[in-house]
Amino acid sequence: MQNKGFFITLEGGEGAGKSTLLEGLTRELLSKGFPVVKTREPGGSPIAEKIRQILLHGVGMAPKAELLLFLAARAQHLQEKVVPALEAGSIVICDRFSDSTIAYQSFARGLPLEEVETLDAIARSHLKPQLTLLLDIDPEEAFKRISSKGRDRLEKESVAFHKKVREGFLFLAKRDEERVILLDARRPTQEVLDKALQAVLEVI
Ligand code: Z5A
Repeated sequence: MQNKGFFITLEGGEGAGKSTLLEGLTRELLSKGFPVVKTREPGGSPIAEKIRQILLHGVGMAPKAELLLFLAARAQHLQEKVVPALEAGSIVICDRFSDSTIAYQSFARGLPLEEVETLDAIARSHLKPQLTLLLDIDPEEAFKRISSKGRDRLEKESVAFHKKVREGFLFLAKRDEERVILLDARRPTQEVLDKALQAVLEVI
């Protein structure tokens, strides 16, 4: 799929600093005059946000149902928001995308990698981010940053689960090193933002 815009995704475990980076990058790029659309997954459009509520708070969800709901939300979000914004020439920055599906639903949940990748490619109509910024941090360290109150269904998974998520992200960073920039999420917020901005400005 050819677009005039530029598609950037932010990835990493819970509490790694994705939302903070999303805000910082958007602010910096807007101040430099770039058209930016910020969004997130699961969610980012009205129907996808409804699916998000089921995903984060549903009880007794089967792993395959979970996978298919993340992908349903993705297909909707892309059609309704991401693709039109890219066609209009915007830089779209999305908090989480397909790498999260591979890290959570395959590496951590245990669904077969090939099946997850095949279904994900269908959901995103083969659209790929041109740049992914992966915020890497040990989950135990990241958990200290966030309150244990109000944790959602996935956040309540064990530390072992979140360590497998991290392994999944690191596997993807190695496999797709042209696209994925690995950032040390333990560094101070401003330093992470400076490095991320530098990586973005080099490619847009
Ligand atoms: N999920 C999935 O399973 N499959 C999929 O395909 C997709 C998603 C797309 C969505 O949750 C859940 O869905 C997620 C994966 C799953 N579940 N989990 N776990 P989400 O995206 O809404 O939630 P999250 O990704 O877990 O976000 P978060 O907890 O809000 O983390 P964050 O956005 O990465 O962090 P933050 O809010 O920017 O920062 C957390 C705190 O750390 C905050 O107080 C900051 O001020 C502080 N912070 C940020 N950066 C720093 C630095 N550099 N140093 C120190 N402190 C910092």
